[in-house]
Amino acid sequence: MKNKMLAVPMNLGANKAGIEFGPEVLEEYYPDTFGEMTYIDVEKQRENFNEPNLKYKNTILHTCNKLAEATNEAVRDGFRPITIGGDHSIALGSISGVSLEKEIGVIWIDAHGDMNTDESTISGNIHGMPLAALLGAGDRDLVNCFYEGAKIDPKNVIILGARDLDVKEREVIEELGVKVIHYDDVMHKGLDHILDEIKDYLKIDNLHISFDVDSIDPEHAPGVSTPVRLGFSPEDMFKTFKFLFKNYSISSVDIVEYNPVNDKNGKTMDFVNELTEFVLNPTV
Ligand code: DIR
Ligand code: MN
Ligand code: MN
Ligand code: MN
Repeated sequence: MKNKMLAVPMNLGANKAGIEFGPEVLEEYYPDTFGEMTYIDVEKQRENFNEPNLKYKNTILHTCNKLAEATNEAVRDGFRPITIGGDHSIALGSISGVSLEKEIGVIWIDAHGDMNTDESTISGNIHGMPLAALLGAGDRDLVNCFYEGAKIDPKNVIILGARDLDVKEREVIEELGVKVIHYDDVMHKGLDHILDEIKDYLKIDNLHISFDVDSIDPEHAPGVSTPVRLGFSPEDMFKTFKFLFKNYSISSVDIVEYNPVNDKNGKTMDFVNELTEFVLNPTV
């Protein structure tokens, strides 16, 4: 399948500086991989604050709608949209654009659940909310991004690798009935067992991969905004991606939350490049 690469240099959902430079740094160091990205327009005004529990909501929604238009057009033209972030709030846009065209499941690979609502959130940061909004929970404007209502069905969703869930976020997860495979489970059962479990659970053809770089152990990928100790090794993640491309029709991919400001010796950048190379040209 032909790929369509989109870049979204936005950090407002994380409310931390650095993530917005991700796409341009990747493009500078790895032009062969990232030279063909189409940049999505991000409004710069940070004063667009809105409510303290929904920081920068209007600006984020503006960006997500633009991105949704782009992923939607890509799918209609027969491309696989690959979205390079930017913070994870942009998955609200990328997934909404794809889900209008086809029914998709989502594997959310992340140290976090991103299942907060405007009521459960502690930080008020919207990058902790996109998955809940896509499932129809939380602020109406987020839920109605691009088109009205929920975009995906909880039975077609897995959160993989979680190791930092907020207490009230856990309640939202439970209420919606979303399956979580905690990083603890991966350590105890082993990755092969976990991949079998995913195959048994996700009975859907088209799958979107939403990959947050902080799912990787900060030893290997320190260049993120919200590191959490432990996490996947790069080898495990390549194995996981291989498994997903082999067993599902991958409709679309997000690679988000790479923060060059926090990187050490470019190791996060090198990993993101390698993973993107695999996604662009998967060998299974
Ligand atoms: C925390 C951290 N659960 C929040 N979330 C994320 O702000 O809601 N960090 N996504 O990367
Ligand atoms: Mn995330
Ligand atoms: Mn995360
Ligand atoms: Mn955190």
